[in-house]
Order: sequence, then structure tokens, then C-alpha cells
Amino acid sequence: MSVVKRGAFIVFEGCDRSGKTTQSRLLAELLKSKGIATVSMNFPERSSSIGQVINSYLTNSKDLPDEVIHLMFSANRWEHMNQIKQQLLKGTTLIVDRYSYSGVAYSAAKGLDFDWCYAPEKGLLKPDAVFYLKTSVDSLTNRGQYGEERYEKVEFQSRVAQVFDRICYREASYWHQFDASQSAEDLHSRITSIAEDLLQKVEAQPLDTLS
Ligand code: Z5A
Repeated sequence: MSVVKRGAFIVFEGCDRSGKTTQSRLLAELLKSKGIATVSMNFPERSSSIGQVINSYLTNSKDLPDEVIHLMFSANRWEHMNQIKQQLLKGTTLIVDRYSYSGVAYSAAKGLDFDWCYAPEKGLLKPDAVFYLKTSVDSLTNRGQYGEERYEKVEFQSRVAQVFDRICYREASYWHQFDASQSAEDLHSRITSIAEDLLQKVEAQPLDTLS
């Protein structure tokens, strides 16, 4: 009897315009071109009713207390957990653009308590790897469409970057930090070599949860 090998759960994190969407797309395209079942997702997932409230908040058409929007971002992940688990267990690799760590980084940067921010994430599926794209916030402001959404202000993004660094230290065992100022092509080839090793490594491992 053949045993189904599970897919890998890969997350991209970093400040706005650090290249997460670009690198997620390049990695997903590469894996698919090699015949590896791959699905891309991003958080917030804006199509659900919770996601639509988050979208209104991010585009500045709705105001909510910091605690409320934090819990809505988390609920948006929880509402997709079964779907994510099923995909992984049937052998599909998931490439996810932002996850719990963005939730913690943006809310703690507003001044909410770091541990309070982590609490609702506990029990969610833990990624096998997080690819953290890091560079100076100043260099990111020159990239396309910076400044259109609520959080895209330099001072705020600098605080977000500090919290991401703290999370990277806390979660060091499965975080991989990359210099996001290098070319998209160079980043892609570095990320690919880690991702390909990972796919083989995790296929027989049980899924884990955030703690
Ligand atoms: N948020 C939260 O508060 N709580 C949560 O729990 C979650 C999120 C999950 C949603 O943003 C917002 O929600 C976000 C955090 C908050 N804050 N804001 N604002 P989003 O995820 O929808 O944002 P995004 O659409 O993914 O975009 P982004 O993060 O701003 O960008 P990116 O994905 O990191 O970068 P990109 O789209 O790949 O590239 C940006 C530009 O740079 C583009 O013109 C590229 O061509 C260029 N680029 C990309 N790579 C390079 C390199 N290597 N060199 C030069 N130029 C490059």
C-alpha cells in the first residue's frame, strides 16, 4: 500500500514591498513546472466575509480598535485551517504570502503586547519554513505603489521591522533570513535550493502547531 507523502508548508514574511509576492509566485511557478502539486495562498485572504472587513480596514474605509482587527486577522487564518491541513495531507505544497507573524508584527508595532498578539495564533498549523525577506525600510519605499494602504508609512514600517527581527530570533529553528535588496533572480535561486531540500525532508514528518 502506498503512503501519501504530505506537502510542505512554506511561508514568506517581511515588511511591505520586500518582495514576498514576487518570490511566492516564482517559487510556486518553479515547483509546478517540476510537476509538484502546489497551491498559493495569501493572508489576509480577502474574499471571505471576515476578509472583506479586513480589506475595508486596510483600504481606510473602515476603522476598528487595534485589538478587534488583530483578532479578525487571526480569525481569517483559523477559518482556512481545515482547508490548509487537507491540502498538505493530500500531498500538496502550500506557498503562503504572510501568516501569523505579520499578525504579531503589525499589531505589536502599534503598541499591543507581544505575547497577547501571539496568543490567538497558538494551535494554528506551524509552517515547515518561513522565508524572511529583510532589508532597510528606506530602500523599500522606492518600490512600486508604496504608501497606498494604511500601514505603508516609513516610521511605522521601521517598528514592524523591529518586531519581525524579534520573531525571527524567537522562531530561529525554521526561519531563513534573506537580504531582500538583492535581485529577484538571485533571491529566487537561493530560496529554491532551500525549498527543494525541505520538500523531501518533511514529506514523512507529522504536521506541527504553533505554540
Ligand atoms: N497584516 C496585518 O496587519 N496582520 C496580519 O495578520 C496580516 C497582514 C496577515 C496586507 O498587505 C497588510 O495587512 C499588510 C500587513 C497587514 N500591511 N500593509 N499595508 P498585503 O500582504 O496584501 O501586501 P502585499 O500585497 O503582499 O504587498 P506587499 O507586502 O506590500 O509587497 P510584497 O509582496 O512584499 O512585494 P512585491 O509585491 O513582490 O514587490 C513590491 C514591488 O517591488 C514590485 O514593484 C516588485 O516588482 C518590486 N520588487 C520585488 N522584488 C524586488 C527586488 N528583489 N528588487 C527590486 N524590486 C523588487
